[in-house]
Amino acid sequence: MNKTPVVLTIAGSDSGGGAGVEADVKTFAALGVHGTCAITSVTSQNTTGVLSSYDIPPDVVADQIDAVCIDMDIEYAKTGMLASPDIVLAVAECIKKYNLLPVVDPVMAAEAGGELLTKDALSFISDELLPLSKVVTPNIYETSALSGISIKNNNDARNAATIIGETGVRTVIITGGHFDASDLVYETEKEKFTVISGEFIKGGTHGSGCTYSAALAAYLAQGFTIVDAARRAKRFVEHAIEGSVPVGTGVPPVNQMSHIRRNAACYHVLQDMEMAVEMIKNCISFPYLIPEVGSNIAMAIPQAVNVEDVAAVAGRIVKLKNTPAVVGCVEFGASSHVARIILAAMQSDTFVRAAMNVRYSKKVIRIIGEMGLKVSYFDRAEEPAHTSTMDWGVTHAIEIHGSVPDVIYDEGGVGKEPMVRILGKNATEVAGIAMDIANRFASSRSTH
Ligand code: PXL
Repeated sequence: MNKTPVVLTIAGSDSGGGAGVEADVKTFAALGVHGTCAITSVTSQNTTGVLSSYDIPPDVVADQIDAVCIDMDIEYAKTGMLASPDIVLAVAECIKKYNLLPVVDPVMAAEAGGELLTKDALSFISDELLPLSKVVTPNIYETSALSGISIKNNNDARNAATIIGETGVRTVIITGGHFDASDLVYETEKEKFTVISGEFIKGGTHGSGCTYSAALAAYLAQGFTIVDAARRAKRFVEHAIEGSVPVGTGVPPVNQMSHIRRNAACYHVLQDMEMAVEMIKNCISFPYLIPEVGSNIAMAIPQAVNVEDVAAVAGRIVKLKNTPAVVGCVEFGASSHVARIILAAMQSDTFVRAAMNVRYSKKVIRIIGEMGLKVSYFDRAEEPAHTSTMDWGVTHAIEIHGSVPDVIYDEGGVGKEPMVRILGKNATEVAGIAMDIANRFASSRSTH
C-alpha cells in the first residue's frame, strides 16, 4: 500500500484564514497529503492587512517540529513567515536534525499589506536556511531583496536566479504574476532554466504565495520531479485564484478547494444528466415534443459562468423511426444554445441550472397552462440589434414575468422555428416535466 505522505509547514498563522499555516494545511488536504504544522508567529490579520503580530519563542517553534518529526515520517517541509533571526536559526537547526527537504517561501510582506519579517531575518534565511534547502520560491520583490538586482525583465530574473543559486539552494523558482505571468525555474546543479508559462488570472490573491509553496512541497512529497511539481503547483494556484472567495472588504483569499469542488459538481451534473437522458429515451410519447432542429437537455454546475460549465448531449435528441434517439454522449461544452438559456436564467436565479428545448405548438402551450406551470415568452421581432437571442430573449421573458418561470417560449421568426424551453433546478426535474407534457399530448391525441 502506498503511504500517505506527511508534509510539515513551518509558518505564521493568519487569523483571517487566507494565508500562512491556514492556507498551507488546506492545500495539503486538497492535494491528498497529511499536513502538520509548526506555528512561528500569530498574526492578527484580516483581508485588509496585518493588525499585529506575535512571534512564538524559537524553542516553542522547535518543540512543534520535534513533536511531529519524532512521530511521523516527514521528508518535505515548507517554510513561510520566519519573523526573526532567532526563529530562522531554530528552524535551520531542526532541518539539519531531521534531514528535512524544505521548500522555502521567503515571505516578506502580506498580500493585503504589512511587513512579516525583520530586515535581518531575510539575510539569515539566505545565509542559514537556503544552503540546506531544496527549493526557494521568491516573487519578484523577494527576488530583488535576495539578489540585490531590481527585476524589470526576464534577463534580470535569470541573473537574479543565478545569484540566489550561489547560496547553495538546489532550485530557485521565481514566481510570476508581476510583469509576467510565467514562472522561472532554475536548477542550480544542472544550470538549467525552465519557463513555466501561465496566464494572469482574475481573482483575489491573498494566500497565493503560501498556497504555491505548500502545493510544491505536496507534489514533491508525492514523488514528482521539481519541474513537474512546479507545473502542477502553478495550475493549482491558478484554480485557487479563479475560485477566490469575496469575504471581507480587502483582498479575497484564494480557495484551495475550488478545483475539487468543481470536479465533484461536474460529476453530480453528469450523473443527473445520464438519468434524465435515460428517462427521455424510454418515453415513447417524447417524439411529439422533438422540434425540427432537434431537442437538447443541459445542466450547469453551481458556479457556471460559460458554456464549458454546462453539460449537454453532444449530438442532440432527434426523432428516429418515431422513437427518441439520443445522439452522442453527455459532455461539458456540448451545447451553446441550451447552455446560454441556463446561463441567462442563472443571472436571476442561481438555483435554475437545467433546461430543455422542445417543440412549440398551441396545444403544447395549452397543456403547459393546464399543468399550472409558470409561463413567459419573448418575441424575436422585439430583439434589439447586436444581442444574442438567447441572452436577450430569456432575460426579457424573466423580466416580464418577475422571476424565472418554468417555461419560456417564442413563436419563431424568419427562418426560425418557434420553440418552448423548459427550465428547472436539475436535468431530471426538467426531463420529468417534458415527459409529463409529452404523455398528456399523446393521451389527448388518442382520446380525440
Ligand atoms: O503570503 C505570505 C504570508 C505568509 N504568512 C502569513 C501571511 C502571509 C500573507 O498574508 O499572513 C502568516
